[in-house]
Amino acid sequence: MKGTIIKGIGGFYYIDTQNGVYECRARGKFRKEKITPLVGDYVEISVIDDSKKTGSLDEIMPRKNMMIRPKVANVDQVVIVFAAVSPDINVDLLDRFLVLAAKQNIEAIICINKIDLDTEEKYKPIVDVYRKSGYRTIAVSAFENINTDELRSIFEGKITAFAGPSGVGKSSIANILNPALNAETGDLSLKIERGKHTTRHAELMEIFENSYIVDSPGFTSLSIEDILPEELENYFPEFKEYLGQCYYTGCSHVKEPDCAIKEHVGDEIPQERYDRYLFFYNELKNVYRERKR
Ligand SMILES: Nc1nc2c(ncn2[C@@H]2O[C@H](COP(=O)(O)OP(=O)(O)O)[C@@H](O)[C@H]2O)c(=O)[nH]1
Ligand SMILES: [Mg+2]
Ligand SMILES: [Zn+2]
Repeated sequence: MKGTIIKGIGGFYYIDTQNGVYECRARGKFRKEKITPLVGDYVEISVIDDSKKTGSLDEIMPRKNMMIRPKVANVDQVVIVFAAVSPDINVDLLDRFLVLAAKQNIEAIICINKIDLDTEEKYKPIVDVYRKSGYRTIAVSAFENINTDELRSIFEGKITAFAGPSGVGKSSIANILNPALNAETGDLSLKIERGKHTTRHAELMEIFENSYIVDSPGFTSLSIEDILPEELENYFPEFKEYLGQCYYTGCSHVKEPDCAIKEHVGDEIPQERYDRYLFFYNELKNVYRERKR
């Protein structure tokens, strides 16, 4: 029987199949081959006891991709959630998420929540920048159900990872997609207090037929250090059209003359995004120099 690993705890894997969820142990061969089954893996199991819903995990199908944080296989996309206000959008952090998703070859969709609180509509020019850069960007309010139907439609038939800092409304959105999830929402300090006593495992949650989300603990910083400076240009989708058109091969798009990227800054390439490229590029250059010393 075929299924998807939705949870793994203490050597047991929970596998969602067309006949329900089975609790399985993995065959010894996986350990010998040093393969760890991951949440999101598409697998084959054999049933041991159908009334107790137990089985054995026999095969893991080849993975499409693997996300590091949360640790999941085969995600179709990542939805990066920020709040329009409370807390304000941190575009530096957003761009780090976007670069990392691109490096892992995972499609990223941006969701700006809490637009009901943004009476001055500060989020609008930000949405324009990211749409221009080629990202699907959806501005929503989980509280007032604004644009939540459009948001819902992107989850259909997919495995979606949720990313973004704490307090932006990820759990609130999950509850809108499926109220039965009953995800814990609310005051940050209370959650941290409670979080001390619970271990967080990555877990796929079915929000509707064939559609899963994996929530991740929120985080406030992200490391892009494993990216080489000369690799960075590939992770800005709005650069793609112009790469290879600069006068110098290996152009870093920083100071070189006749740079096709710089020529398009301010029109096709938003100034803010180019500035972020420069900032990240210098950061990565410094990391690289430090390592060589
Ligand atoms: N005004 C407003 N508040 C929201 C909205 N979505 C979530 N919140 C509030 O923001 C806080 C954090 O939400 P939560 O879902 O726990 O965020 P998470 O940490 O990203 O999972 C809670 O107090 C929510 O009630 C929204 O659309 N509008
Ligand atoms: Mg949450
Ligand atoms: Zn260039």
